[in-house]
Amino acid sequence: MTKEAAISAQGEQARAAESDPLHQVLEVLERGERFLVCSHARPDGDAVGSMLALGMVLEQMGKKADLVTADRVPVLYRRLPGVEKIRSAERVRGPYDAAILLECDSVERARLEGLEDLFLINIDHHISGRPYAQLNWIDCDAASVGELVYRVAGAAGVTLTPQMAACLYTTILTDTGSFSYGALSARTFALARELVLAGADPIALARDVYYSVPASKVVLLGAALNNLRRQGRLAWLWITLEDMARAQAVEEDCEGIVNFALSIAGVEAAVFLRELPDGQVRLSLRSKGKVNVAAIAGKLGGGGHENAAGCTLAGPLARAQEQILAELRPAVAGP
Ligand SMILES: [Mn+2]
Repeated sequence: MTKEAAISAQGEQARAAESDPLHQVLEVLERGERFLVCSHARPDGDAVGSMLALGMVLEQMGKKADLVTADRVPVLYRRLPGVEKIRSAERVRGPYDAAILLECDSVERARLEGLEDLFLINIDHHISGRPYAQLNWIDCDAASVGELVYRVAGAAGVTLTPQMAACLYTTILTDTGSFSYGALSARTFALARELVLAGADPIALARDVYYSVPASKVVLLGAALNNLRRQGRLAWLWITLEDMARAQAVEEDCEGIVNFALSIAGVEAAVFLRELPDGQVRLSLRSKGKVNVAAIAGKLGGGGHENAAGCTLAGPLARAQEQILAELRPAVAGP
């Protein structure tokens, strides 16, 4: 390569780096002073862990960060370091240099009023991710949004603390179902290794998430398993409002119940249906193998990942069940 060609190649590389979404995000973070960090309503492990880690990154960068979600942090994630900094609110009020929305495929997913007027940064890894913000970074190959936050930390040159590592490890642990699905690759394990080296305790974190379940959740699971049905490659189960009341359960106790239907040998797609107080029905869809439940959820007004998605349908429960089974039957059909 001639000297001129080398210089021009370097220039192109530099321009590519400037225009890549990670560096665009970093530039906004470096320029600003006060940020709002949010995630979706009913936050999961990735939402909570990536919010906390990004808050720590910003703090190390000398910035101020407010962490806000519409719903409170589920019990399972309340042992994460710094969790007391997450505030639950219905409305946010500036001034902020930018609001960073983690894992939201629309502004509405955050269910926070006041976001519309802010400069929005959208960081997501869902197939259903859309470029609705001023700055969008959607990477479907990332196992969790936490993985993207890890890259922000690296690009910003901040030190990976044990606290940050614990939060990021939890995002991967939960979004891959303990390293068993999602955008799982050798890179995921390399990152997990980095995080353990940085001080994340994989045994303690797994114990907090999987072996500290509230009794109400186990009782609710019993009710759901009583309602388990199977038809060939399809399995589904449901919870009524009465089941919820009897178990003295809260919404977050429903998390993960769908996986018990999916775990059956020979089942390729599973649905968990839950009656909502307003008469609608919330559906969690899961698949193993080739069934793309994100496409089915998308058709019904929802979204998610290829193997894990959700949507909300009009009630009653029996009608929502028929509607989703009618969509899933052809999807699981085949030789
Ligand atoms: Mn996620």
